[in-house]
Amino acid sequence: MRKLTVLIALAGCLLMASSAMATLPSPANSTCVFSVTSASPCADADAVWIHDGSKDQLAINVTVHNGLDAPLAGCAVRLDVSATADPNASVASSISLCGSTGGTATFYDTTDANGAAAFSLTGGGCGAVSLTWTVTAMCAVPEVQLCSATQALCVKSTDFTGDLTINFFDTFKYLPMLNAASGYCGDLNCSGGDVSFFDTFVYLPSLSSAASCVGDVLPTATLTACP
Ligand SMILES: [Ca+2]
Ligand SMILES: [Ca+2]
Repeated sequence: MRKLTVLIALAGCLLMASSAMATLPSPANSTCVFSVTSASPCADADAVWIHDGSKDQLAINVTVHNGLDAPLAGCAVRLDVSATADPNASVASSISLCGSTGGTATFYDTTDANGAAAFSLTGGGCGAVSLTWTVTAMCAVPEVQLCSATQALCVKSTDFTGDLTINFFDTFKYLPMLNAASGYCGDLNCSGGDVSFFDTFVYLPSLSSAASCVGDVLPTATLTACP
């Protein structure tokens, strides 16, 4: 009888463990992949970012799996971002991140049937950015941190002033570079530093659409300079 009780208790434990393995997100089996969804591959910058996402976006694609390495659907996932920036001195401007306040931002998504969730970041301004991000699965108590990383990035934008809106103030930053026919930040089509009407063709749609987003200027820090 005692043996039977022990066996039943053991079976119960195993059942609970396997049910936990099925419902709990597993960091070891989950992945977070950082990439730049690039509409403008640039040799001298990681992204030409525009607030409306019409050019490049920083993407973090998450796949949440459980302890049995099966996709976990319907899991709420949070992306926490903190960032600092070192604006390119040639345009004497700021760098901003859409959705941020005081250098931090939080985004939410929920995994689909394949356990996939996705985030995309964009902003404005030209120069170096240090981006630290953490992905946390909220569908467990306590919640489970899945991944964390820090990226060093070089960005450019049609928002030369980095105030997250595109207007004549940006034109005032752009025109001297167009007149000089050179400038890292003004070289929006990444043609090796020269600024010409090809770059104006990249700039004008942003200006005419007055692309903008809600966000904040990133705190400045001394970062590895972008070319
Ligand atoms: Ca601007
Ligand atoms: Ca160019």
